Amino acid sequence: MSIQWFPGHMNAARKEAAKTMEVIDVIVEVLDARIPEASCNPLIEELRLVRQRPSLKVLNKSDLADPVITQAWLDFYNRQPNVSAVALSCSRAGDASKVPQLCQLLAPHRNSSVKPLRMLIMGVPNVGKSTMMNTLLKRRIARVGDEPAVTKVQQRHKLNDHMAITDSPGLLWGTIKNPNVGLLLATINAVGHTVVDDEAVAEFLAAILLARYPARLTARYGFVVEGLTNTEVIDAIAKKRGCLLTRSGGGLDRDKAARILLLDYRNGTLGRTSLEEPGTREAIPNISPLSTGTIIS
Ligand SMILES: Nc1nc2c(ncn2[C@@H]2O[C@H](COP(=O)(O)OP(=O)(O)OP(=O)(O)O)[C@@H](O)[C@H]2O)c(=O)[nH]1
Ligand SMILES: [Mg+2]
Repeated sequence: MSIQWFPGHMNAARKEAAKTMEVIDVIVEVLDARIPEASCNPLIEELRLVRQRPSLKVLNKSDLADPVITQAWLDFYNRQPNVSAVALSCSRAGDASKVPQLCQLLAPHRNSSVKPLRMLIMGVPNVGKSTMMNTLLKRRIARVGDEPAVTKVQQRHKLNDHMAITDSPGLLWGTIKNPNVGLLLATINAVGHTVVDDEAVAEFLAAILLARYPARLTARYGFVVEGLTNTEVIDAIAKKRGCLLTRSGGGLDRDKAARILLLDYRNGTLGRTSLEEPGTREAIPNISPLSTGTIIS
């Protein structure tokens, strides 16, 4: 099973990015620090390598990620050629201001009004690209929001007389074949709601939380997790929160419970968590996305 979400504006954005790539110096690739590799778009990497542009990988929303695992990711990316990596929370001005300085180190020859440093912000949807640009410009120029595909077209702005920055629409790639990658992207709300089943995504997340952060579930919802399966976690949340269907004889409203878990996860209420580590993608609890079966291919 695979996710496919490539609306028309993304196709246009891909072409626009390929063109802009010719006239910029550094790619600022914004990743979600909780899932750096799953949020690393192979399409962006391909465009970047064709033009041989250096990349600053920003592990954003690091306030929501496990700091020890984030450090492991930084070490992993900083070993790659022509790449530098930093963990930030771009909604904080002090953090965002590090981006131009780090880009300058990747293109030291671009440092004057004649040869300004030109940066292109790219990444999958909802990782905080426009937030970063607004914070850098100290103005709310681009619309932001906790949903995918808020930005639809590129926006270029001067930071000062020797630096310019371009925000771009969130980009996915044709078909996301690895089901775990699709589910991880859906967990951070990077995929359009029309192709995602919240219950399937919440069950996937529950499996990871049971394996890695079980105490967080107990602390938040007040039930004992020992012996529970990921499916039963959703039932337990529904019972604790009184999520009942008005039809069907008042059975559990699993969809509502799933949305409660996802919302709590996305806004950090469950604490700082990382859902993948370098080299351990295959170790993500294998709950067989085929059996949860509801992401449309
Ligand atoms: N916790 C946390 N939230 C952040 C951070 N940066 C951005 N956000 C939130 O993430 C959500 C998405 O931010 P945007 O800036 O719209 O993301 P984007 O990458 O431009 O999204 P698209 O334009 O849809 O591709 C918003 O709700 C932001 O407030 C951060 O560092 N930490
Ligand atoms: Mg945006």
